Amino acid sequence: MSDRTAHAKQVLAAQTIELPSWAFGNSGTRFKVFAQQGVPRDPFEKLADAAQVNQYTGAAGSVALHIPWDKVDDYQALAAHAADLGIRIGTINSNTFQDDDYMLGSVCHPDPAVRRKATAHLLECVDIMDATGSTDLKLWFADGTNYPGQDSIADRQDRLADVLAQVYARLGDGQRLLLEYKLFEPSFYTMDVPDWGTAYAHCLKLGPKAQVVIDTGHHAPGTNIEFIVAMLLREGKLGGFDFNSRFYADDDLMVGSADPFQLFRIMHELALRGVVGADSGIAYMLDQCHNIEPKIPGQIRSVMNVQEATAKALLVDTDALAVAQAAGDVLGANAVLMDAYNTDVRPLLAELREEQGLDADPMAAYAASGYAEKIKADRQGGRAAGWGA
Ligand SMILES: [Mn+2]
Repeated sequence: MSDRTAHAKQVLAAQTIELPSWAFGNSGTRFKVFAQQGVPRDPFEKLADAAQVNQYTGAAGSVALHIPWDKVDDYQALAAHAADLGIRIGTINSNTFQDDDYMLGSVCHPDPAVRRKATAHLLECVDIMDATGSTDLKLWFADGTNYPGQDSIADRQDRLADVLAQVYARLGDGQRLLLEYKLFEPSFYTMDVPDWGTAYAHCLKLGPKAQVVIDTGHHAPGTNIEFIVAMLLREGKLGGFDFNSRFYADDDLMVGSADPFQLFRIMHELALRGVVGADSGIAYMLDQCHNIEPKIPGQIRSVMNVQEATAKALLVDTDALAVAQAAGDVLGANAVLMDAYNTDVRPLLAELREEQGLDADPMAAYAASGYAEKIKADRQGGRAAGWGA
């Protein structure tokens, strides 16, 4: 085995991809939510399903919560439940977009009372982080406007900065604020955090505990996301990823399904800087919806897709790449990258799983486990989890 392969296996063995709790509940589009059988009815059952993904991949040891969808009376009990399942609670995701009060925005709303309500929610999320031991608060704001003249673009930025400063001041030692941006939707004229530049500017002003989150589906078509990755890494402001795939807009399809080459290019920038490992300080998370496919296998497949892209990125012959780049060898440099991309890394990952005591084929092992049939039979009655639940 080459040194490069051995190193790749070592990094892959420690790689962690966080799962979103909401991926296990029912989801859909604004046209229809197709209910699936056996879907979790509460956050405890969501964690149980997430633990299945970890059991078969060995690479998904934490679960992101979404508040209020995952509200419980006792967060320490929820954290203990996660620990019993061999996983832990990760990022806390806030929600300031589902109350009637938020029609014109939340933290950027023209009415100070609505801004206070939204701020209180964000501070409550930090309280929950204290209870669960979470280190990251993920902020995504649906705020924006639909029509020119509807509100002052600049004033809304001032309101946003004011609330962010209050939340930042509440963060404890070892806690971070991760600010996510999105080009459009649900607002169609302006979003208040539409791009990485806006998120970066706010995070820079806030301080070292504020960093930017890249949701791969939140850009204009054709955006060079790996360039954004390289820039934010260079500035020490890349806090995490929401991984998913898109063909058109914010499709939230399985990561690596629409454009595996793009995922490879992103992972290459990260591998170059040595930050794909578990202690990188970058929160690697999935943010997906499984509208028509079964949810647990959908998450297993997604984790495998990230592992495959990561493995290819780690196999890039960086020495040969540097030589070709320095020599101005355009085709040679490109060939080095493509050689790694075109490597079939599935045998390497299968071997790694067997070394870890896992089944070489996580999809088949889960299918054979009978868990899907068991939850369909067991989870009768109650209300299936989904958006808003
Ligand atoms: Mn996201």
